[in-house]
Formats: sequence, structure tokens, C-alpha cells
Amino acid sequence: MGLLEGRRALIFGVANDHSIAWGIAQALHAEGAIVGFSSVESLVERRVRPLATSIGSTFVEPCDVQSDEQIRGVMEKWQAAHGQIDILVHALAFAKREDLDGEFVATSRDGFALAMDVSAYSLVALVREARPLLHPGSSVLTLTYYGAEKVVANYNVMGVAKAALEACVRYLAADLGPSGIRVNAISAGPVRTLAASGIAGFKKLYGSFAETAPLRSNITIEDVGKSAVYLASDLSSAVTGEVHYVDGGFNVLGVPLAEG
Ligand code: NAD
Ligand code: 0WE
Repeated sequence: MGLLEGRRALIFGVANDHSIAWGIAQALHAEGAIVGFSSVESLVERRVRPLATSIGSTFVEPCDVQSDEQIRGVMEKWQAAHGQIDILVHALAFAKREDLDGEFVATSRDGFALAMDVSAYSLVALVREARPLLHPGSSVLTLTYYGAEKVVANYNVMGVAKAALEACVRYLAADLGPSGIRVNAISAGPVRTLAASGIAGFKKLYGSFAETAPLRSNITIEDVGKSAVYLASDLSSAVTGEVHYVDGGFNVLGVPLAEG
């Protein structure tokens, strides 16, 4: 008997089999959850549908999270197909590539607004549109990164957006807690996903992470999936508004220098 037997999970943010959202989908599925997906239209048929099929899932709907109307459409289709949502996963972010390099002070007004809209506000919009389908015991999960708290070179406007996202988690947890709905974030260490490819300095950051983190290893999408099972399940029944680190202990270091 799985920890999530019969639970229904709707997951936003699978791009390919390297995606953190895919690691979460597989882990939830392995514990018995029924999983459905929403991704940007261009990825749906070629990338996401085959992955969904591989775990027996038929629900794959396109959605640009910048559109309330498209989000509403996905929730309506989910309700028709599955009824309620037991687990809602938000695993997406976007900033202009030019804003993830050089000085943060150079960030344009529209680059700032875009990063905030896609990477932080979209969680609020997803939860608002999903709210009629959420119920006591439902769990909402998002993905964040350490650059929200401390300066990480080149992360720039995404750090500001992740700080906003983490604050959204706390305010949403306060709003939805009285309804028995929990909202948490996983702060993951660096993972080589599509969103990390071609990022200035990512390779160096990724390598030094494994040399420095207390557990002396990079983290995997399977590691994130296992913590997602905990946060999605009754195992975390009294946990809400939290940022849960899946980073091999990196965030506890005061002076992150490789030793021994
Ligand atoms: P990924 O590229 O696999 O996933 C990012 C997803 O965001 C893609 O599926 C993309 O289509 C989606 N997306 C972007 N703009 C969108 C829009 N307007 N509407 C709908 N979807 C949109 O990369 P990932 O690393 O798995 O990213 C998932 C989450 O994990 C992100 O929130 C990211 O910030 C976070 N995260 C990543 C790392 C890392 O090192 N890769 C570390 C910590 C947190
Ligand atoms: O959240 C992220 C990445 C999010 C992201 C990635 C891209 C690349 C392609 C958002 N927008 C875009 N826009 C694009 O055009 N991470 C946690 C991974 C990441 O990104 C970094 C990192 C790390 C870690 C950027 C700079 C420095 C470190």
C-alpha cells in the first residue's frame, strides 16, 4: 500500500525527463498517486505526453501560467476528468536570459515584472483557480532556490522572484490553513535541467556544490521526489508555510569552503 494510494496530483512544469517536476511525478506515482500534467503548449505532445503515458497518465493540458484564463481552463478540465485535487505541484520559473547574467542593477522594468509574474505570481493564480477543487488534506508544493535568501552570482532577478515566491507560500499557507490545505516549498540544490542549461557559471557552481555541501554530493530529481512525497502526504500533516531544503545541507554553512 503506497503512501499516496488513490490521491490525485496535478503537476505544472514538466519540460523533459530531467525536469524536477518529472522527478516529483515519478515519486508520487510510485506511492500510488494518479498524476496529471500541465506544461507550455510547445512541449505537450512531443515531450510531456510520452512521459505521462509511461506512468499511465492521460491528463496532459497546455497552459501558459501568465494567463488566468488558461489556468482556469486546466482546472475545469481537471474537475471534469478527476474531480478534486489532492496534490498541486508548481515547478516552473522564467526570467529573460539577459537578466541572468551580469549585474542585477541592470535589470529592466519589464524583465523584473516578467520574472515575478511567471515565477512568483503564478503560484497565487494556480492556487486561486484550484481553490474550489482543493479540500481538507490537500497539499500544495512549489520549488525554490537558495538565491532567494543569499546572493548567488547571476541568479539576479530570479533571486528576487524566489524571495517573493517564498513569501507567497507563507501568505497562502495562512489563507488556506483554516480550510485544512497546506502550502510548502522545497528549496533544491542545483540540478542540471533545461532551466539550468547555458546559465553563465552554472557548471562551476554545480561542481563546487558537491565539493562543499555537508553530504558532498549533488542532489537528484529523485531526492526532490522523495521529499515531495513527504510534503504531499499525511506524513507532514502539521507542516505548512515552510521552506524544506533538499540541498545536502548546503544552506547551513556559514563559510562554504571545500574541506577534507
Ligand atoms: P525545467 O526547465 O525542467 O522546468 C521549468 C519549467 O517551467 C518548464 O517546464 C517550462 O516550460 C516552465 N515554464 C516556464 N515559463 C512558463 C510559463 N509561462 N507557463 C507555464 N510553464 C512555464 O527546469 P527545473 O530546474 O526542473 O525547474 C523547475 C523549478 O525548480 C523552477 O521553479 C526552478 O526555479 C526550480 N529550481 C531549479 C533548480 C535547478 O538547479 N534546476 C534548483 C532549485 C529550484
Ligand atoms: O531557478 C532556476 C533557473 C530558472 C530559470 C532559468 C532560465 C534559463 C533559460 C529562469 N529563467 C530562465 N530563462 C531562460 O531563458 N535555477 C535555480 C537554476 C539556476 O539558474 C541559475 C543558477 C541556478 C542554480 C542562474 C544563475 C546562477 C545560478
